[in-house]
Amino acid sequence: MSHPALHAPIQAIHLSDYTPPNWLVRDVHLTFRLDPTRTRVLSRITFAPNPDAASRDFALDGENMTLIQAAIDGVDVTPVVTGTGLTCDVPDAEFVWEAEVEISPSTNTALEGLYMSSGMYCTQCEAEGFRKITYYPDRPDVMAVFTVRIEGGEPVMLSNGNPGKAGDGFAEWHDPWPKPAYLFALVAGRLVAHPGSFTTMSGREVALNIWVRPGDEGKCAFGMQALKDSMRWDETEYGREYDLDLFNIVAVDDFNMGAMENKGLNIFNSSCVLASPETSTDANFERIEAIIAHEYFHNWTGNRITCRDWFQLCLKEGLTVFRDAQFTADMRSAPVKRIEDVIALRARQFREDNGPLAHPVRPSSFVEINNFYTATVYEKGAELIGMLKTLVGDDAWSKALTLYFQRHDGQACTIEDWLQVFEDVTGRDLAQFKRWYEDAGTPRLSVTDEFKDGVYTLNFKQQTPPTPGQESKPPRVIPIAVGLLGQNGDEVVETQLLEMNKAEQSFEFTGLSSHPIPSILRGFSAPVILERETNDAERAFLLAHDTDPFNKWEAGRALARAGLLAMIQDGAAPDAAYLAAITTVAQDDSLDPAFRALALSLPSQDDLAQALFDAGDTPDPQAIWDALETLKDARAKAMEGAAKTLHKQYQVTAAYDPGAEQSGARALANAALAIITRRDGGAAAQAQYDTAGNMTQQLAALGCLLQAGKGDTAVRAFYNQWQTDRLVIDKWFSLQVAFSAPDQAAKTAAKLTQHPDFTMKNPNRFRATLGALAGSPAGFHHASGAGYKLLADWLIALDPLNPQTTARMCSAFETWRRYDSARQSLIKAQLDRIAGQATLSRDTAEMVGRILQS
Ligand code: B3K
Ligand code: ZN
Repeated sequence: MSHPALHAPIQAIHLSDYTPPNWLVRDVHLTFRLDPTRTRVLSRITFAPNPDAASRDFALDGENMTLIQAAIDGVDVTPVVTGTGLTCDVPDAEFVWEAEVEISPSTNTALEGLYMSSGMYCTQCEAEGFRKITYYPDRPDVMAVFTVRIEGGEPVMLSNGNPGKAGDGFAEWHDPWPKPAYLFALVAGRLVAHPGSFTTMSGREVALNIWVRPGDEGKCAFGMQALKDSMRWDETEYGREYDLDLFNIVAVDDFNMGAMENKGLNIFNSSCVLASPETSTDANFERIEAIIAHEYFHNWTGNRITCRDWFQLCLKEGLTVFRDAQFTADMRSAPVKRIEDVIALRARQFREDNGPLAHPVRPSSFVEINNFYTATVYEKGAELIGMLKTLVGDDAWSKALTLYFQRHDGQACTIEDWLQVFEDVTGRDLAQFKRWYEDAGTPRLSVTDEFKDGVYTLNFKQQTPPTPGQESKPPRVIPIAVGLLGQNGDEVVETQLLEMNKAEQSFEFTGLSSHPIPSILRGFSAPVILERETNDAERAFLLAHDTDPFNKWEAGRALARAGLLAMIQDGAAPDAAYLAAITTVAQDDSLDPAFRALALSLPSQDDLAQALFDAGDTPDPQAIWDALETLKDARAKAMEGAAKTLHKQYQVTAAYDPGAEQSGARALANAALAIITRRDGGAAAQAQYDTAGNMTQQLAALGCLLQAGKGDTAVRAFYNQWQTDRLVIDKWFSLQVAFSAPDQAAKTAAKLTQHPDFTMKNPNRFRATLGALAGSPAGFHHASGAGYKLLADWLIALDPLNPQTTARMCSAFETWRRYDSARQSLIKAQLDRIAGQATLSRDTAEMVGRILQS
């Protein structure tokens, strides 16, 4: 078997090979003469020898550009230029480098470096995009002060920092804070601002703007408020004050990910900042608030303190995700946020950790760093921060954070630096904790219990399965939060933290009068898979009585899951215990409606597939789908009356507000509508569709109608109503695929790729269509193989244009080893076909190579 592309030299970079930069940068002056196909970038950079470096060899990174001219200390030089950079003889002491290069933003479809989106110039530099703008030491441990001049006469021309002179066709910017090149940004075009202002804790006025295309002004108010809330929160919770006179956010339509924390000039995917009640769902609002917070919080955790090298990515990402989760928990409901995060962690990170793409939170090697902006680095990275906080306690946590900001401000740091701060504050040895950063894989935590003479004992065992390149792993420290309930439902032991640090360990609780019911891993205190022989009665008991909201939810989820597995494995009927328990919870008005909506959500198809695989079975995607359908039908029958009552009871009549309270009510009402639809054939959904006053109601109703097979009219009406709003039309694309029957999903997606509004150049639209297919397991894995082929066709088509988005979507295939041999060979044929393309990006080659190697 030959894979030409895989045989091409794709060189891995290793953490162990890190050496400090030979040259440091004192300051950078950039001039941009903007032109769609011939932008000139002039650089004047002062380099100084790094006393910590062993060599004075001089090399700069640079790709996809033409060098027009270069000079050192004013004298022209002729560097040796390759496809990835240049080398040059340089003096033995500080010198000034000047260069002029030409680049073509309008043909830059990779959306990395300087590119154009809807006629607007914009940049994306993280991780290694700056090297597509000019020759530079493009590595995060080279930090410098940037001064930028933009020429080109665009109505608005922005860069990082504070504004300087501006005049006829030019604008100047100066960023006083030393930064790595990945935080550089430039935006220019016809933009309008939604302005705001913020007074910092020391009384400084900061001007705020959200810049959008004309026409989108009405969708900025929510984002502006979220920004102000984030700024205030970081002051009160972490003592972090903003450090420039200006903070700009720009919305762009074509963007490979969610948003980017460039210093003082955050650039956002328009889907992650623009919001209005008519066009955005409650979930969109919550996500926008979280992403605005996340990018803002990077100003300290990422920008003021950055990463020494890209292996340390979790240093900024894990911590910043943790901080944005805290913020959301404070702004909304903490338990609901925790449950949502664990659902997402299991869906994305556990899946990654159990397949061929598993890697440590701090990887030790990579080929293309863009392939490591993963759920493991971000979400598991945040879980590690949460565990650390739990282990050291809140007091030590805040002392350590204060020390971290004080000790490392202005530096490019490592995970060792981060952990050292905690060791210094607590005197605790964190060597074992560090394994969480170094070893991939989700630990399995199994537990048995016994009760004798008033002593209750929990016996734990931990084991982490092998992952690519890591066969065996020593035990880790696992914080296990446990509470005990009495037989009457009262809590007899409040939450205690057990610290497990051995492969096997027992913990005793004394003074108990009877065998308690344990509530283990409260709040999901560690990212592990808990294995415990238990039964329906105990799960129903915890669902009814647990005081820990996470474990209460978890008990309901476990009950549903066990019932579904029995249906799939043994042909059992829907579990009566689950149906009774969930009906009670749904109607319990003492519980938060948002919590009840989450309790009504069922385990995902992917989650069940992994559970079956773990149990030694070969998951059949169609059988999983059928079981879920059967259970949903049974549940609709069991709680038809309750659902009707809930749907009425939780209609919001007040003016729309995207906050936790109203959105929780709408979530419960819409969960009820989905249940009703299984009984009334879509009548209630049609009524809701016809009268919907906001997108949350409208989209939920449309989903129900599609589910009932009655969506045709509404699908047409929805398109006609929203055809000029790209973000809403993305929803229109994805919903039709997501609600297709398994044998129709690939057909629906294929048909939509032929729609005049489909374009693969826009990552949002591509993901809305093909990503929706990849996210519908029964459809994607349909035995015909049509889903695999369609996705592969489009990945092959997209790769030459946009490697990053292509590579990311290859992960749709990461679970292939779970399935039967027929599906495996269908998938392998598609992976081989992708790998066999004559030219394949390094990004996609690495992803496909790793998936195939499993
Ligand atoms: N730091 C950026 C992600 C950059 C991705 C580069 N492929 C967004 C964030 O995490 O805030
Ligand atoms: Zn981030």
